[in-house]
Amino acid sequence: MPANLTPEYFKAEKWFREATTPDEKFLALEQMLRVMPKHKGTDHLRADLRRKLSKLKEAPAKKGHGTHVDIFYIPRSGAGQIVLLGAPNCGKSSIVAAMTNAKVNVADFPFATTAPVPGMVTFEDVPIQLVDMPPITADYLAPGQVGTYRNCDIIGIVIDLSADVSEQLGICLDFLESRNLLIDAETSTVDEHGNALGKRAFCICTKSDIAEAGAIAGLKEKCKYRFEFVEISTKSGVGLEKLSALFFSLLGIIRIYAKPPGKPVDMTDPFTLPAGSTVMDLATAIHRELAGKLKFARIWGTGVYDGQNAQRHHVLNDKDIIELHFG
Ligand SMILES: Nc1nc2c(ncn2[C@@H]2O[C@H](COP(=O)(O)OP(=O)(O)O)[C@@H](O)[C@H]2O)c(=O)[nH]1
Ligand SMILES: [Mg+2]
Repeated sequence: MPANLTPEYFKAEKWFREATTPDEKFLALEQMLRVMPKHKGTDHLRADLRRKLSKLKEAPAKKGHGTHVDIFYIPRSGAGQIVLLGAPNCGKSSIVAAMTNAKVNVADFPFATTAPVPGMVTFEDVPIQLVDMPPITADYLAPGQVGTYRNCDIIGIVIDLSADVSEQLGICLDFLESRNLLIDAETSTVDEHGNALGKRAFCICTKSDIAEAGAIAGLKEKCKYRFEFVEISTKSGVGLEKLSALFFSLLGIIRIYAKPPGKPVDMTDPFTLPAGSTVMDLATAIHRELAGKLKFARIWGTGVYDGQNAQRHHVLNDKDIIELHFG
């Protein structure tokens, strides 16, 4: 009986073939099983894929001599990690060079960037990590590159407004969609079991200084996702401030200043927590063991009067000042 495999299946199979890490292979196999038509003709194939899956599950983590260093693994730091994605020469390295102190390679030839380079953007008093990446094309992706996107908080799709915008958008979306890396703004980033579903993404439209009028409107029209679009130029600096504010708002975080009882508040180094966090979440972030002993908190900020007592479940706002009293 013919298997009658679907384009969706072949997409997942391509993802599997190109996967270079066990984690990525695992995700691709799961996707192949999920989208495979279920009938007699696919019984053998399904059994084969299940075998591969369980083999991967059992495979012990590689150890021993010459431990492999994954250059595509960028440990998170700061309040969140944003990783850039885009075609060769679209301006990724220029963004990281303009907004951070990281040493990146800006060049007018393609593939000048061969490994991720993290830098720190400061939005007001919040450090946000921004990662420069090698480019992707319709048929080239550095082995292991997908891992950086899998591990980040948000993907910044960089589109050069002075070049073919729909071709660039197509390549980026195809890459993200075929690896289940993309979710829309309404979807939660994890399912009810805590498994990552995909990443939020947005569009950084660059080289506005040399783009034709209407280039960004054309791009928006072609994009089926309701991304945030921000227009910038690293040459003139236009839009860069807006971009760092967008990083902060997309991360969905609030900053809280902790005030030790009887002492002045330190307004320079806020805790950052997911929006919707409570007094108890803050206590846990500050000191997991001590959190259970939280007696009460005093709060200065939005929607409260100064120094008001706040319960453990009180939901915090951006820039609140909190004094925690432990018993
Ligand atoms: N006019 C103009 N050129 C830019 C802009 N951003 C980058 N470039 C140029 O585009 C080329 C590629 O930039 P680069 O940041 O290395 O791109 P990447 O390959 O995506 O990292 C370089 O020659 C940059 O000087 C911009 O906003 N305006
Ligand atoms: Mg580059």
